[in-house]
Amino acid sequence: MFQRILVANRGEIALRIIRACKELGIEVVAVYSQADRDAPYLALADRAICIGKAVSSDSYLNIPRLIAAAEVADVQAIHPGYGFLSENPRFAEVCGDCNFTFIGPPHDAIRRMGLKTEAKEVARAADVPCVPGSDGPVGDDAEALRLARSMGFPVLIKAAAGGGGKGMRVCREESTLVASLRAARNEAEAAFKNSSVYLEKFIDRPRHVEVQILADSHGNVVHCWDRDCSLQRRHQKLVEEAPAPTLPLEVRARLGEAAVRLAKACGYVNAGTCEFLVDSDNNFYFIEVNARIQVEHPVTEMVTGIDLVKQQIRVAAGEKLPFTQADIATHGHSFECRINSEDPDHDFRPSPGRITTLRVPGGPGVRWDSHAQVGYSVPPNYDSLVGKLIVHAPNRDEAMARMRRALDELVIEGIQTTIPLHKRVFRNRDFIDGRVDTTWVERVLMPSRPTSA
Ligand code: MV4
Repeated sequence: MFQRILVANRGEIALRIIRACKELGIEVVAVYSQADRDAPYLALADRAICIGKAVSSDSYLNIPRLIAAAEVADVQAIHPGYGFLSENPRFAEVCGDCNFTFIGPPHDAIRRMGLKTEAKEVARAADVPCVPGSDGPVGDDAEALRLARSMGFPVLIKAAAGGGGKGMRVCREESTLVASLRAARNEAEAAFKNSSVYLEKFIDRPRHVEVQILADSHGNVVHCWDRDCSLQRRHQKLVEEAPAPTLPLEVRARLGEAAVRLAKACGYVNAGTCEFLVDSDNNFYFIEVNARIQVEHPVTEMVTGIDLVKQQIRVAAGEKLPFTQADIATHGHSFECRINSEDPDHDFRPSPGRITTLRVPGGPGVRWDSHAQVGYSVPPNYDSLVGKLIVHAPNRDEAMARMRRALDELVIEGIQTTIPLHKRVFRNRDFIDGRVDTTWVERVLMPSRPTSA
């Protein structure tokens, strides 16, 4: 096992990784930017190293500075968390070249899964259902038109190097296809320096269901069942739950098996997520792989009892998974609310600033993953997640009641937060009945109305 690990991230996930290291008896080195110099979690690390200015390109995205910190601190491994460099194949490769174990998948698996057309190709070869579309990047306009006609409109144009909703464009009719393709290629080139795009049939009001996988370096791959992350706004998730509600166990089992086949087919090691769209008839279609630990991993931890961050560290150190698929069951139900410093009444604009009051909920089945403290200032430089409120209960109804209770106990003053929005969600009839999809927040909960100033 490693003696010392460097955490190449900040905020709640840095704290989450520090906690896992402490429980494993591993020394932990934190890094921070000048904007995070007063972050309370730094005191919990064995050592904290400043890596540069607030701007991410000078700190959390700066590979030479992170490697220099790892050298100075003499660590054996680097945990990238989520976001920042976590899915950068170059960073994973440089870590290896400098003799640091990257706590994540092999760089070639990250690279391959980062190209969505390649990921789909691997999936199809592994008998994982995919959305019908151009198998691979689409060629010229004539080929695109032929394909779109045969699929039927509307179609979705997606950037091959995209993901997470970036570089997507709906095309509703034949007459606009050529113009849409050109615009999509230009956007993709500007955003990803890769103009390659592909076509998919547009799935109407899908649910977003993802499967957590864990793989060791000895060829063992298991899934830790599913999460529903359909509650999103502009591709930012608001609420996640495990297991996915309203999906029959038989469908959930097939989803898990499909995710394991895909992970095996791409040589995956460590924790990862296979994302699927699920239509109203419970047909599922693979869309992409997230080659990292995810923000919403706690709901899976609550229902399976598996500490995913500890498992990431153990498999990175070469250990075998300590369980087989038959050992992994889900118990009860879990929800997570992402608490962001944003103002839901003003188009979710960021609301950085100093937290003057923080009262954290407790009691049975409540977990609060947060780096925030009273007196802590949420910096304006990074994503605005200030904490994750997670509950677990024997069934979905009790978990919802527990979340309502925990949200009522949670008080944060000094900044605007998404707490009021979550209180509405957990009292909404559609949500309570599981009748939501990825368009529901914008269609039903927050239909855009003209804002006054
Ligand atoms: C789709 C889709 C409908 N049809 N693909 C958006 C994020 C990216 N991971 C895939 N996304 C979508 N792909 C087809 N063929 C609808 C979405 C989509 C979506 C997916 C997951 C979660 C939220 C979403 C919000 C809007 C659209």
